[in-house]
Amino acid sequence: MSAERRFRPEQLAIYLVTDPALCAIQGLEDTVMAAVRGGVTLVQLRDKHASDAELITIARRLKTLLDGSGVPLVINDRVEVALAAEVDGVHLGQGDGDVGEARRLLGEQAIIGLSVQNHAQLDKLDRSTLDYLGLGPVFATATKSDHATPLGFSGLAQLVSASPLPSVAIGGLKAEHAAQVRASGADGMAVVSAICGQPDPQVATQVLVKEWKGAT
Ligand code: TZP
Ligand code: MG
Repeated sequence: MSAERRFRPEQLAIYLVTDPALCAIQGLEDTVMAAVRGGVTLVQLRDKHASDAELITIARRLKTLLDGSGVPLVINDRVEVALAAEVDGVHLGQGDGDVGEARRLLGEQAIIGLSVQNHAQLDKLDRSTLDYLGLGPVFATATKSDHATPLGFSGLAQLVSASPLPSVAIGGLKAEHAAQVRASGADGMAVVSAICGQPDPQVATQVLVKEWKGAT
């Protein structure tokens, strides 16, 4: 197996983070596949409450569905689940364990991202083990109850400028924010509720993609 990293920053452009409640409105699998048809570039399976066994089952099904689409699937928080389900990588928070250990377990080809909320966290990360950073929240959001102080676009731009890695912005982002996210220098926007729970997740994704591409 090649030791080269497979990750490309373009894969961050329109990044779907799933939420078990919001995505259940249209069905998790149907929502993800609609988003893929709409042009989503990466999917993160995020479910804080499912057991590891449940999440492995969900992840394997999603991975099979995504096969051939070219859209990678990463798991939030749980390296062991990512390993068992043979998905493309993992997204870790600041309290989710050692990034180096995740790289050792998942291998050089895995996509590994880390959430960063401030400059102190940026200063101490090990860029050599990571592929990208999730920066946020840009705005307060009901989707994540325990989020840090919102950055706003100026705080986001400052973090992006100081980031040693490709980055994706998150937190309260809608299609109308694409131009400002792009202007911050981030490589993409990550969304939950702008896709999950929308009446038509495919159309919602298409609108995000169009706004993102139009903001170049
Ligand atoms: N991390 C920071 S904000 C957030 C996560 C997972 C939730 C973003 O959800 P939404 O609905 O796109 O605001
Ligand atoms: Mg986490």
